[in-house]
Amino acid sequence: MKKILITGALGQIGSELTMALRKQYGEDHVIATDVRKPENAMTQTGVFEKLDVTNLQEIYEMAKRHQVDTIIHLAALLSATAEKKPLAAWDLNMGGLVNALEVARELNCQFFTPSSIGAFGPSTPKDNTPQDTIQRPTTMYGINKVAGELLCDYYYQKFGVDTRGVRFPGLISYMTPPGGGTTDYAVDIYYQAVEKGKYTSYIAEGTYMDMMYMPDALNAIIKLMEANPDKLIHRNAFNITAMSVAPESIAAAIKKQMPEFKLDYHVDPERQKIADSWPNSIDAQAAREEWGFSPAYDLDKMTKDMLMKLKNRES
Ligand code: AKB
Repeated sequence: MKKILITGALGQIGSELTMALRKQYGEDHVIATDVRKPENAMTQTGVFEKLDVTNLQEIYEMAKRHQVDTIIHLAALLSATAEKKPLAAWDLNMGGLVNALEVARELNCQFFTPSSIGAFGPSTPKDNTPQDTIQRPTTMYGINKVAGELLCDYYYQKFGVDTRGVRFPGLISYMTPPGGGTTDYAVDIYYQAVEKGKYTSYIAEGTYMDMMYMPDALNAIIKLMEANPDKLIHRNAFNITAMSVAPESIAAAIKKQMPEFKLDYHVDPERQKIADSWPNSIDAQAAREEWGFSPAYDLDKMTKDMLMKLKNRES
């Protein structure tokens, strides 16, 4: 049975992944860590530790004390925040990653860290973006992600660390809101639909990006980490996606459930610029072939579930 250390456990992926992994492997088998303390009950049922990933010794001691054999490294700044604070992003996104990889090497741990559609740039083919293609991102976040993919490959090839990763699209969830991402509009739109019946999008009409519902993202992590290593050709990192949508596509799906819903636009040039540099849609064939990736939620199914869950929370 795995014993897992998660960094960034209070973030959008971490909060839900901690619960999913505890369900799968048992409460005592998942050590949730973050640089801040939890405010909600989520982590109070299992072990939670404060951990600063920019401190190599701290991660090492934590991993050794809990005798973990797997590290899931999520602590990072997202794209829009990283553009505002590029040096802080470099320090956390690269410094944290190399520290976590070093600990995985020292303690012989399996290792997962997410890459992103942000690892692509304006010169990447925009539609059905292949697994192996041009990666010349123009954001600090994207640069961190490409360097991170290469670093994870390096630790696998040079030191034999069992590194694995996916390129996540925008992730949509009703539990923990994201912070500082470019794709966050696709989460906000559902919250605002339920609260106000309308949404003003900071991303322009006609801007397509890949998205995925959180349950599919969690399953993907678990499935990839359990996959037979002999079948993995790509490792770091697999394109995965469940849908390619623009703001008006999500609005149309919401309108099927709430005909009175209204969408308008007030475009944020900074986040729009980031979105314009990313693919419209990526090709997930390698993930399907090498470890059986198969998302369960399309736009309509996700929209129904999101609205239902958010409405239930309101009442
Ligand atoms: C972001 O928008 O920064 C993230 C991502 C796609 O990596 N959601």
